[in-house]
Amino acid sequence: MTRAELIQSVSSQMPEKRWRHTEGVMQSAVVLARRYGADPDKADIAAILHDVAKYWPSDRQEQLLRDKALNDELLLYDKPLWHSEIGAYVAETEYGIEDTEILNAIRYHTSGRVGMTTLEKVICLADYIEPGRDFPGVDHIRRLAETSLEAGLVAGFDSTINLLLARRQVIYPLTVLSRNDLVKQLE
Ligand code: DGI
Ligand code: FE
Ligand code: FE
Ligand code: FE
Repeated sequence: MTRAELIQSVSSQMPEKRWRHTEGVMQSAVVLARRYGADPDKADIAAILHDVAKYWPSDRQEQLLRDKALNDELLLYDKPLWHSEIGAYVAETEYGIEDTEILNAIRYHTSGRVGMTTLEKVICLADYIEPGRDFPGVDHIRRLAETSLEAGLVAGFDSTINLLLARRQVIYPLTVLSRNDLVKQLE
């Protein structure tokens, strides 16, 4: 499948607004990859695919988490966390992506994980700062991202965790562990 065919197939699975977000992540991810020494081509592919499953029906996502030996611990947590694990599965099984670095960048783009690779950090941070994002504090995260992947990500995770606390929502433990690991990397 060519890159153009991949873009056509992925964009057809989401509303136009989400595809514009994905284009923004592609743009920011390549900039961050060049700045911090990740592979820009891998960043591009991971960005194209990162939200591929975001609009899949949750019962379909739930079924795949149960049946395909995926991380079914996610079923105990909020549905918006599922699409990253499903996205990695779809990238591998439907789009033939074999590169583990790309698959893990998709898999961990929402929660992060302890010991994130540079490519994983690039995709996760690009998801926060792409040009279309407009949430309180995004400009601060964009400024931090100019000099430190880790500082940008800590600010990103802090904003997510703050929002979840304000809404009295459940926090996926890995989100906190990722944030703590990044704080330690800054010390
Ligand atoms: O898919 P995007 O909207 O581009 O961004 P994302 O994949 O980073 O986040 C998807 C959603 O997941 C977003 O609304 C915030 C939410 N989220 C992230 N971490 C956690 C979380 N929700 C819960 N309940 N717990 C988390 O730890
Ligand atoms: Fe996402
Ligand atoms: Fe994110
Ligand atoms: Fe996204």
